[in-house]
Amino acid sequence: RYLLYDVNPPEGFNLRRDVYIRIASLLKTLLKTEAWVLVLPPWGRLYHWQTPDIHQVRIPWSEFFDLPSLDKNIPVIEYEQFLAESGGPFIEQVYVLQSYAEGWKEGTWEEKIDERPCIDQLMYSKDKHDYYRGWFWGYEETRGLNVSCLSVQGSASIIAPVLLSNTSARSVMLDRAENLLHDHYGGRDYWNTRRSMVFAKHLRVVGDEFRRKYLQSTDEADRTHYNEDWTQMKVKLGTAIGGPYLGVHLRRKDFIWGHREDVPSLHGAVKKIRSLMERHKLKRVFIATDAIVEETEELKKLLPEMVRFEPTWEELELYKDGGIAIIDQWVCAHARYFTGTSVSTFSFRIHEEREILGFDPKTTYNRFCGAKERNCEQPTHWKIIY
Ligand SMILES: Nc1nc2c(ncn2[C@@H]2O[C@H](COP(=O)(O)OP(=O)(O)O)[C@@H](O)[C@H]2O)c(=O)[nH]1
Ligand SMILES: *[C@@H]1O[C@H](CO)[C@@H](O)[C@H](O)[C@H]1NC(C)=O
Ligand SMILES: *[C@@H]1O[C@H](CO)[C@@H](O)[C@H](O)[C@H]1NC(C)=O
Ligand SMILES: [Mg+2]
Repeated sequence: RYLLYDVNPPEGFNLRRDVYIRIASLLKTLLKTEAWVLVLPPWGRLYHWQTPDIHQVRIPWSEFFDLPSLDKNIPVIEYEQFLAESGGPFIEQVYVLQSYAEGWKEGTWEEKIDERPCIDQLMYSKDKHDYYRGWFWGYEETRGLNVSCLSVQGSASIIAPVLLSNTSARSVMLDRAENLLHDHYGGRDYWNTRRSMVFAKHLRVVGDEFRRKYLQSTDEADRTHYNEDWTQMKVKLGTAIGGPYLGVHLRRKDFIWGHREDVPSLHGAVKKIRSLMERHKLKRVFIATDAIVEETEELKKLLPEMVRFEPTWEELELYKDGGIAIIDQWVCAHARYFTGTSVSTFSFRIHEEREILGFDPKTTYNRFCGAKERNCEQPTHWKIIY
């Protein structure tokens, strides 16, 4: 049977990567009873992918991730393969996940799931043949045969009994899948799935070449030995030393107004960067940022030695905004010392990548303080479990 899912449209790439981990956990639960395969939701129409004139919709996962690696964790197929083998662009059952209209009373958390009337306006509408039409990742010809709403409060596997017993549909889509929580956040399954999310090789190659050329960083010298087979990669924390540069993720744009408190000013960021370079005796700094041109110009003035990955037009067209962001993350993940932006899932994914590569957590879990912050706590630590 086929499991499909989608996420609330405004959510960004790196929160979606987290939702994948929750769904993979659900799939593992289903597999204990029946043969299921996860259909990877094509990427597209993400708010942050703003480069004009490139086609950024219906993007298969293989453009960003290594499919054989994902497949070593759970069975996955691309949407196009689903179309080819399932007999057409039809999804038999769509469940739109939502919370409970009545909310939940404090102190009485319980896991539950119930079929309920849809709370929000349904993002699907019936066509003249009584099929449901909707976004479906930009595949206009896809139709749903039945759409209903499920109120859910709980971790991903809470929906397994519903999929196994309440419906016999061969293809089931969970829309608004971010409403499901992690089964075991930070546990063994979490990390296995996370580790299976290996970036596509062509992006890693570009990042590695950039490291070598501009940052004097190679896996041998940095002791970041990468095994193409993640199941064989068992490095000890603290063994990786990383390239001779400071890695920085400086989240701007919507964060400047969305999280005012913990976003630094450009001057504040540069001051922090300089002090970190001095403390760790690093002459180079790599900056990943989504800042607008005016801000990057100002940054360059304040920090002329900074290094950025600035794609050519051809590279942008080839790798797209999503691929460029991955290259930025990859380079940050290999730095001797990293500092990110508070509450950014983009930074969180870099933290995890560094954990997988074997960096000492002290070099990883650092963030900028907001302009007015006094007590600037470090982000919580992860613990990798094999
Ligand atoms: N290339 C690049 N893109 C970035 C950077 N920071 C943010 N972005 C873009 O902005 C999006 C931020 O959304 P999201 O992934 O949800 O992370 P979050 O909003 O920071 O938690 C990313 O997916 C990228 O498309 C960066 O340093 N480099
Ligand atoms: C699933 O079926 C059981 C047994 O018939 C029923 O009690 C339950 O309410 C159903 N759950 C959903 C979410 O439809
Ligand atoms: C649609 O799905 C709901 C929930 O599973 C079910 O109660 C209903 O009977 C289905 N309708 C049709 C026409 O299959
Ligand atoms: Mg976001």
